[in-house]
Amino acid sequence: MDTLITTAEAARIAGVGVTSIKRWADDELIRVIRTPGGHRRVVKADLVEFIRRTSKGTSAPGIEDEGGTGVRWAGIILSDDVLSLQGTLLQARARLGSWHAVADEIGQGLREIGRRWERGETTALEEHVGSERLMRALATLADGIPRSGQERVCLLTCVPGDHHTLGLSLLQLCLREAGWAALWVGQATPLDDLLSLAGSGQIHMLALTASAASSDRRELGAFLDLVGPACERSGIRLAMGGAGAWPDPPKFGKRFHSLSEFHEFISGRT
Ligand code: B12
Repeated sequence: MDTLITTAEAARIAGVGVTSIKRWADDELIRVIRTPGGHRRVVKADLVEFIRRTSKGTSAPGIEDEGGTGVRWAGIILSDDVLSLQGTLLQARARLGSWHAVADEIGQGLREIGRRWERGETTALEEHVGSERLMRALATLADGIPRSGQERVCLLTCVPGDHHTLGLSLLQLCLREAGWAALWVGQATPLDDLLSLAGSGQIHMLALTASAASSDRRELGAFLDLVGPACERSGIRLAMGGAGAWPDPPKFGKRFHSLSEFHEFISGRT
């Protein structure tokens, strides 16, 4: 006999909102059965098959996706607790062979969460909880990578006003794997402090992230005009990433679109 589950349970398994489940049912993509009281019950096998099919990249109505990978990671980020998330991340590391490859897959999951939020399929609360869990899992894994004490140091910070730190959490793991130490200065660090730390001789690279919320190209350009020359004077490499409106081409430093690209750069392959 078919196992039946509630729409809430189906939403949790698929990592989407209940509205999506109802829409998939209305579009006859998954079978639902009505209880005598009129409530929907989803046929679990249909749901699992539907997720499996769409995760392979088969396009399905209402699912925007970067090849299925984003959908899978979005589900994991939104539903797993910190510990199982760590386990899933380690499995992905074993499958892909490097943290930078895992990080780029997770990036797809985060962008998928952004799309769901825009469509009203994920609540702000779910997004906050998922981001927080992911940040904690990534930090624990990065802290677990043994240190030599001789590492070069990369300073990590968001551009002013931007609180999207997850790109830096992903970056930190990639840096640690490549034998670098990461020094977080958090958000809203006064520029003078940032510049004096950069000029202290203890830092070898400054990594800046700007999310899509940093959409003012002139503002980002003005910030780079302050930070870039200071980095040049101190012989510090400057790396920028994230979907923000960075000047293109930037007057200072190098802009990265993925952590794999960054990995090539710090390994001296580009
Ligand atoms: C998670 C998230 C949050 C979390 C952030 C948690 C955290 N600690 O980071 C919370 C819930 C706090 C949040 C808050 C807000 N958010 Co938000 N958020 C997101 C979401 C879903 C994911 C962001 C993310 O981490 N993306 C993944 C990053 C890592 O991918 P990426 O930027 O493409 O970067 C890739 C590479 O460039 C590389 N990389 C990134 N940085 C760097 C740096 C270096 C040096 C290198 C080498 C590489 C690198 O890593 C990635 C690998 O694939 C996005 C959706 C999206 N499309 O990104 C919305 C999104 C960015 N948020 C948005 C908004 C509007 C907000 C809020 C204003 C909401 C509100 N009303 O309060 C606030 C803003 C707070 C602020 N002042 O910044 C909008 C921005 C739209 C816009 N154009 O303005 C987005 C796009 C959602 C949407 N679709 O509308 N958000």
